[in-house]
Amino acid sequence: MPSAIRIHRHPLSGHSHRVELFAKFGGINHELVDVDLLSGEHKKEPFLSLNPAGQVPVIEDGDTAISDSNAILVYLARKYAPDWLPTDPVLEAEVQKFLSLAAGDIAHGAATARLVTVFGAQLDAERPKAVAKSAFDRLETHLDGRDWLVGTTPTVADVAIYSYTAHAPEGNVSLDDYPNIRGLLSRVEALPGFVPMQSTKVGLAA
Ligand SMILES: N[C@@H](CCC(=O)N[C@@H](CS)C(=O)NCC(=O)O)C(=O)O
Repeated sequence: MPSAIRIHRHPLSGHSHRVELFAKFGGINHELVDVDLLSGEHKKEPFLSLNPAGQVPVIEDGDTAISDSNAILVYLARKYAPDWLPTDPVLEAEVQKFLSLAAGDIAHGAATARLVTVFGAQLDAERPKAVAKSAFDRLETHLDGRDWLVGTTPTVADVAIYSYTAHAPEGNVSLDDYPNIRGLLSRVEALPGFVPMQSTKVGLAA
């Protein structure tokens, strides 16, 4: 039995949550290592040797350290749970498109709006809320007649999108107008091994 991968994370980080969630879905032996972002543990050694960018999540798999949540999902899927990452070129490109959405408009939209309410970030929340709405409008349309973002089974794309979308109301981004998105979130939550991210009673979730 290979030793557990170590997931360095913060419990309120959606980027970290998607990695933990995928480890659960993929049945990957893992342990969680909490990083104290408040005290700046992520900006000091030994953390910086794991990820010079000073951000969670990072995983250690034996001697290999991998940072960036989406890179981690791809690594874990290829190595341990290949059913979650199609090899058909068109489907794989589709998955990549949604990983880019997660790192782009979801990160700059719903995730950033939530930084204001959950962490007190001094930002104008209007711009990220508009980015979130635009991204969710496109996702809603894409999901018409589909159970999953890509193909007919769950992939890392669904996992990458899940955490910040499910917690968007904490950042005052409503999901009321998005039944297809809410359906996708429910299907993810019904998968064996699902584990929620810690919620915060702020914004529309208060
Ligand atoms: N592109 C990175 C973004 C990770 C990220 O933004 N992590 C946040 C927590 S959600 C963080 O560590 N922030 C602390 C900082 O940047 O100083 C990924 O996908 O993992």
